[in-house]
Amino acid sequence: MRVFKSILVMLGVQTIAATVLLAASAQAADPAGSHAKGKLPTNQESLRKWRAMRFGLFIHWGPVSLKGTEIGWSRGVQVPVEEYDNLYKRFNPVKFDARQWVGLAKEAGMKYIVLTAKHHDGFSLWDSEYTDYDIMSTPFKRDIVKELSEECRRQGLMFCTYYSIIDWYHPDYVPRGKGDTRPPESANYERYVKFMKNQVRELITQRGPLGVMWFDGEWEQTWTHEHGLDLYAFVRGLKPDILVNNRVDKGRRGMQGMFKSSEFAGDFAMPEQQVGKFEKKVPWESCITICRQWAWKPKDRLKSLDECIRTLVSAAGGDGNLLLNVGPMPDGQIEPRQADRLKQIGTWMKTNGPSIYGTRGGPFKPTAWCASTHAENRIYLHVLQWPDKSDTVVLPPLGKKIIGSSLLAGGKVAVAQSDSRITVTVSGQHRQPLDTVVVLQLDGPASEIVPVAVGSGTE
Ligand code: H79
Repeated sequence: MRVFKSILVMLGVQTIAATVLLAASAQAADPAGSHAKGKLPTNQESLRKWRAMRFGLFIHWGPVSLKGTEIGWSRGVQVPVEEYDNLYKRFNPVKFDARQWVGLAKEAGMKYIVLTAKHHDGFSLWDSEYTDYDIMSTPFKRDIVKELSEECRRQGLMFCTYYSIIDWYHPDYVPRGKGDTRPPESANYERYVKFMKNQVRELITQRGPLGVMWFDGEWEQTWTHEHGLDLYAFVRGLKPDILVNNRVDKGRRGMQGMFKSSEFAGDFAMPEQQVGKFEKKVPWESCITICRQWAWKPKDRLKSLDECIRTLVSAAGGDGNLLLNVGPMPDGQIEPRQADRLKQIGTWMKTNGPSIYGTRGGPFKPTAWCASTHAENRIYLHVLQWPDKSDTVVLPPLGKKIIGSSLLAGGKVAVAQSDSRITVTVSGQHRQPLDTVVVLQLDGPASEIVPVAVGSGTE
């Protein structure tokens, strides 16, 4: 909610304070001075903690849920601009309960939450000093970002915000969105960038602590590599231990999301709607919807539990995180069938969590029938599908000795190792329906093993 005070704040005290802080912390984080180029090294401790979490909840929400259309591309397409931009007047999610949402994420075994504080449609889910197009102008008038942030702290989850660089509502943002008739000449893009940085500062300094600042919409031509470097440095200057995804800059490669080269800013890569390929050097997080749409859509196709578990296991096996998305309904509830699915994942995680949290991907690279993770002297082999006519799967040899084996969910397993192969045998009655997790105990650290591709598992 814009107030007169905000003008003073914009021009004065906060800007100076932030500049001083930026200079000081940038120096502290990077004595080598690469801040001059805008690129600070990733905070390794934050990266390690974030990686160990492995599983987070993405939440796409806003007034557009009233229409049931997509938050990222329905304005000016399925919903006329005039109507879309006035939906907020009817947005009154009276059943919103931060305690329930965070509790559900926790029950699902998720360790962090990323909320769309502002998506491409420009609506702010918090009480922003820099715009009236925010939650305080709705009948609801409650700061959703603040409530979720505080609740995450209470329940011990890491809170993060999604922030779109694209903003089709802001008068200074160009290119204009589809169906928007305002002349582009009336826009002042650099003034928009100032607005954006003010909002980003507001989120980091007043709605935190934020674990990740998650940007999106960096692909439009108006956003440059220089903007990206500057925004990255700005964010790290405000909070040296924060992580920032690579959509802050221009360095991601398509929807597969990895870095084009190391000159681009960002602490992790991010495949969208697909599981990343096996990659241990570059940290990554796949963001994937539990249904089809990011924002809520009535009767949207819901992924099966099998699909959800496979996705999570393949991500962890490829050495990446999974950010699984739900789109809450306009009344503030997470759709019961989506909530049920999350709880089912949580039940699976209660038994199988040790094979996900705090692990790294490999050494057996993920394939359709298996994936693997490791921690210390253990490999967790996930058998997602057994051969048709055999109780035995065949894997390539490892440069370590297997000194013990067990099933994470209990039951009998037999493991044999020779110079040329490893065989793992579990009879039908001891297998799990979705994923049989075999623990292989080694005579040394699994991280020393060079990752290997597996075959069909039958020879
Ligand atoms: O928030 C969710 C979506 O609403 C948002 N990103 C996720 C996390 C999103 N907005 N638009 N899109 C996804 C699709 C955009 C696709 C493209 Fe492109 C942008 C096609 C061409 C430009 C990115 C750059 C992919 C290929 C090149």
